[in-house]
Amino acid sequence: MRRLVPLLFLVLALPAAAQRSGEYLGRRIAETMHWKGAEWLLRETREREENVQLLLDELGIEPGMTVCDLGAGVGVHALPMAKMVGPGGRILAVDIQHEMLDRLITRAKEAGVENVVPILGDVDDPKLEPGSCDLILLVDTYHELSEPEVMLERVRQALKPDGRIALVEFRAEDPEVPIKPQHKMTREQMLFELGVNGFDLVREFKGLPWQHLMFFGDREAVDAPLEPIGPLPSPRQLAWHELEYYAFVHFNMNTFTDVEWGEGREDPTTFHPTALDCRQWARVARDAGMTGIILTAKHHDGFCLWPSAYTEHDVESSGWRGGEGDVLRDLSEACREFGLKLGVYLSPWDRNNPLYGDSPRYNDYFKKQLTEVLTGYGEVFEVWFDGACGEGPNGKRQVYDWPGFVATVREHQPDAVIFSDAGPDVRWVGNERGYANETCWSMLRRDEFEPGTPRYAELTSGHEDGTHWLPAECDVSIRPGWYYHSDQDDDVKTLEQLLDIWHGSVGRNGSLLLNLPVDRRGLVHENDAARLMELRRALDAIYDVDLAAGAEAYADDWRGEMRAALVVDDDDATYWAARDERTAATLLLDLTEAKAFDRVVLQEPIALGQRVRAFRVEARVRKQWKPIAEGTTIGRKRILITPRVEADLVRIRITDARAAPAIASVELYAAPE
Ligand code: FUL
Repeated sequence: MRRLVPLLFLVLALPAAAQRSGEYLGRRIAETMHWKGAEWLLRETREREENVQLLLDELGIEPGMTVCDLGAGVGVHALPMAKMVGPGGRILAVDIQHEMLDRLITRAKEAGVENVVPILGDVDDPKLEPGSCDLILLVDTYHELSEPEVMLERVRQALKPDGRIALVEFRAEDPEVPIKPQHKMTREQMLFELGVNGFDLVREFKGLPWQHLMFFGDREAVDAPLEPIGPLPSPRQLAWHELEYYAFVHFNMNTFTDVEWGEGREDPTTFHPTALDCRQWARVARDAGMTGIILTAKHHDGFCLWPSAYTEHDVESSGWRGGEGDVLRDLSEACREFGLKLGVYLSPWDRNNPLYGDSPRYNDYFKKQLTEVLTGYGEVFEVWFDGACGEGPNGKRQVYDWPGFVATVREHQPDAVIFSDAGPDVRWVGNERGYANETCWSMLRRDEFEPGTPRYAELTSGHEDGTHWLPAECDVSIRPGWYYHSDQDDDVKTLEQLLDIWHGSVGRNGSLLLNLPVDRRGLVHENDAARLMELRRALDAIYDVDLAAGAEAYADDWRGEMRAALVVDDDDATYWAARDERTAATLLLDLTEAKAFDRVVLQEPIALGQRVRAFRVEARVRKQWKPIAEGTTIGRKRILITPRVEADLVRIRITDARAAPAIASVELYAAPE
């Protein structure tokens, strides 16, 4: 008998013409069982297979209730339920085949049941009075609805305010249940479909032998705005997040002494670029798609690229351009011309200055220098503080006045972000390879850190329970050294390396600060410039056409107007969000036709905090769902490189989040083959 069951469904399906052949949210809609199969409904083995009595017991039926049996068939459930609701209650038995109802009516008469009301429904209308039902039961019926969305809307209207839907479906997860696959459903799919249609699971009974029994209630609309979950980014941090990719330029005394760390005893005239052109740097950076340039205005040797009033170790004393040169001025003008932001690296560690080690006096000197660079060159977007610290000529270790340094920056450049191992605005990513961890929180327990921290390894992931918004900046040089060394001209990172770095930084909720060691001429070397353009072309080729644009998007939860469609609109400021009680939710993108892609790009609306802790991405390839990516954090941007798939549906399952999940954007791309 068991083996016969699937066969029966096959033979006795209604003719295809009566069906809208199709799918709903990735599920094949099953054909309605033909009335000629009614005997099967009354099969002797049914009680054992489905435990109808147990199901009835679990429905919570009380005398006096109005219960609708939607897809009632010959009344296997309707008749006993009629007894359960008693003379004061009613059973509305809906079916779309009058032959089924005829049989039901006969059986009711035979059983002496009078409170069953047969209703001939339509595929898109159960013909129920609005607000009339305490319970609407669908046994093995929902998966056959050809118009599930319309029907669920009618069902919603037919329910009393606290009314429930009870869905009974054969468990697709269970290979032991001998029913044809299209007549089974997974719990996940049921939750998703009902969720998409605005119903919440309110109760579930897991004790039926073959079937799911799930109760759903109409979802109360939530219009409240999405509550932020702190810590949150400041406006200056939010503006910085948008910059994403910008240049570091290590160019200073070391360029001419061919070292990475100078000792501060260099003769200033050693600094003598022969063809310095900051406009060339800016042009290269702009053409590379970078948004700004951060210059080593002073490195550990203390030599200043601007004429400082407080030291002789500077461009003014170098004799370069007759002592009139000012690299910072040239660069600030070039940045303005090319639409780039200007940032400054000012090393607190200073191996030249005699005050170093005499802590208060050196701190004072450093603040005066900071003031010079922050007041003389227009807007500065980032101040880059290295944590290195040493002993001064007096043999004492310098104690930096970090609060004072920060206050100086805030005073003169309130919109600038301050970078160091410990921020306060942007943190080091903890390595100089340019990679964040796959798990990368924008938060950090900031007070546990200070510049030069020995706990730098933690910076690569941040802290989920961080007390401050302190996002990661990934710095790395395009060559082995930070400074130019002619013997590294052939060691420029390859395109593959740079792409990998891109995905490990920008693609992992970080920004990419890519260093260009400007050479002794004072130019970005040809090899470096050429590689940067290759990278640009490669990125443009990959991230050119968003294959998710225009997709139909569905979510099993949302709040107010924050609907799934907002993840595929072209506005990253809008977002989909779930209700507060949810920490998991599923998005489905229907691409309407199979498209080949191998990149998934996700973004959270970080102005309201970083939320997602875990997610999975699945793609439907030739009707088969395949897992293609999984991850932990998303943050501002997460790029996932997936196997190349040709899929018509893409599912993003957010499986865990710190608070109601929200997604600003989902994009799909295909790298050129
Ligand atoms: C480090 C410095 O010591 C290196 O010389 C380089 O400037 C790098 C970006 O930061 O801490």
